[in-house]
Amino acid sequence: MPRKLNIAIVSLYALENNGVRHVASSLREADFQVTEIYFKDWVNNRFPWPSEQEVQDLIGLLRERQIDYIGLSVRASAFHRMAKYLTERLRAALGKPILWGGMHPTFLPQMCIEIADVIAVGEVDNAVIEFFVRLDEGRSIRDCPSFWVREGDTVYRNDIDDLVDLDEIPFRDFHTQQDKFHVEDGKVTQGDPFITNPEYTILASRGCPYWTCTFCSNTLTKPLYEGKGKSFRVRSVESLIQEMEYAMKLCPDIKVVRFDDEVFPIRKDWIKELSEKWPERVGIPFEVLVDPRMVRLEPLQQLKAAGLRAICMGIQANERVNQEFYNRQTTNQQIVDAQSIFRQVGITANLQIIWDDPVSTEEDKDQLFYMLMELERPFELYLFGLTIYPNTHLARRLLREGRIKEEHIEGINTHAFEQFRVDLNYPRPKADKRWLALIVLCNKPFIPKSLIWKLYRSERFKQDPEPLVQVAQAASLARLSTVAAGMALDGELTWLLLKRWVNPASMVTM
Ligand code: B12
Repeated sequence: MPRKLNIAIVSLYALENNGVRHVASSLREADFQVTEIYFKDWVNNRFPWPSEQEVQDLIGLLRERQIDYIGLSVRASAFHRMAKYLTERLRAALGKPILWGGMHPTFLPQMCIEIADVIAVGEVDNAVIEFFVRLDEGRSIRDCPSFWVREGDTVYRNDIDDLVDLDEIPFRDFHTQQDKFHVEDGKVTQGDPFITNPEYTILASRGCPYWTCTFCSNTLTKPLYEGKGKSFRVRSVESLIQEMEYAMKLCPDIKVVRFDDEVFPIRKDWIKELSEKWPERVGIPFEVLVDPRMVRLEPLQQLKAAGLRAICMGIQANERVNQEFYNRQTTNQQIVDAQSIFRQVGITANLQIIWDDPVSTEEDKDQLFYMLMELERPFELYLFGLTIYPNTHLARRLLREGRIKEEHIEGINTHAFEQFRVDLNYPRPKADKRWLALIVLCNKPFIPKSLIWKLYRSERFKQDPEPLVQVAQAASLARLSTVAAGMALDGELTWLLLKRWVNPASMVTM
């Protein structure tokens, strides 16, 4: 029987948005008419509020498509205020029910249900079908698993549904074109806005095998999913390869595949199978993210032979802060050893650090610097600012210890859009500017380590780090230009990438 309901799922500031693509795929498979709307894209370290024209374009599109039910994907808590604003504008203009889904309502259901009419908690690839089938058939949604429903002042809260089998759910949909729209800068463009991207992102798993890092969403979803099935799930190699075969037919420009898993699955047999099948059936270079605790020579060698071209690894902070505050039981030695393995495998790793935490002492920063200086070059170094997500263990502890205030937590704060990647011009204490400048120099192959040690010992920069910051900015710019030139030669430098990353007001460190 044809479905009556006409549904829109709106992605906020993310053209890739796996959540929207999965929900839309599930609903299309259940014969619903679904419109996917990509409302603006993200820009690094900036959060441009939607213009009146953009809001009107969104309203116009929903009206023209005769949408009955509007779903907003609120992935990050930093979108809270904006999602609330859009909800109020859409409700006033269209009078249709509004449903929020994504990690933010999963983190803060109580707060979100006060704004939306309905919220989806956790992953809902199957539950969303049940929800809309009930609505379509005129049945009650009050007791629909994974959904909270508000009727006046009454809220119906339901336990979450069982976790899905990742091999059973449909792939994200890249074949539908006429039901997808990108709204931005006064234009509404029909078609999938991400289909020509040279970088294809994919998830081989959901969840995390560690679940301990106190700043991360997984510490919240782990207890939420207790008793609902295995929370860390890895897809079968066959499912991944079949998705790639599907994607390669539809996305004509894929030059690299980025695995966006929390950490790339490390099972021996799985890696062996992937390494055998990938070169023959996919043959596209790929990138993965690993944890220092899982780095071993043999699997990485297998993956390298299969096309692995880059590895990201979170160092995060000094050993003490990692262990005592982030509950990451990694040691500096593991990081040094991992980098040595990356060198043996012949892959330049991209090491990542979290800065701006309220707990690292001068001694911690000094030790982190020593460890970075010990690492064999070459390696890339990305610096991120600590974003404190609501309800995480870290947020609760920092609040309890009086180290932060409520307004430092995402939702009220929008740190993820201000200092996601560290920019040396951002206002910081003098001592931190010096540390950051020194750290930026650590991995630059054209700066001898002996010179960095001299700069480190200089008393002058402790008094005034500005000249050192200028040197680090120049080194960063040189690195950025080299990377951009390499990408341009490989056909990976797109307008989309430039739009996201070139922000004259905030040059990120490289
Ligand atoms: C991969 C990833 C990314 C990729 C996304 C790639 C892609 N192709 O989508 C990139 C790098 C682009 C990214 C960017 C950002 N991310 Co991110 N990301 C993740 C990660 C690791 C996995 C997300 C994912 O794809 N999961 C799989 C999909 C299927 O699940 P899902 O998105 O949750 O969607 C399901 C449900 O939530 C729900 N759902 C989602 N939307 C909707 C909508 C409706 C209507 C309904 C009914 C249901 C529904 O159904 C979906 C299917 O089950 C998560 C961590 C995590 N474990 O979730 C962080 C995470 C979501 N990201 C986070 C953040 C902060 C960001 C950034 C703000 C960082 C930044 N400053 O750039 C941006 C935001 C970009 C944006 N505008 O949305 C935080 C959010 C925390 C918070 N409370 O704010 C998380 C939780 C990580 C963390 N640090 O803990 N991210």
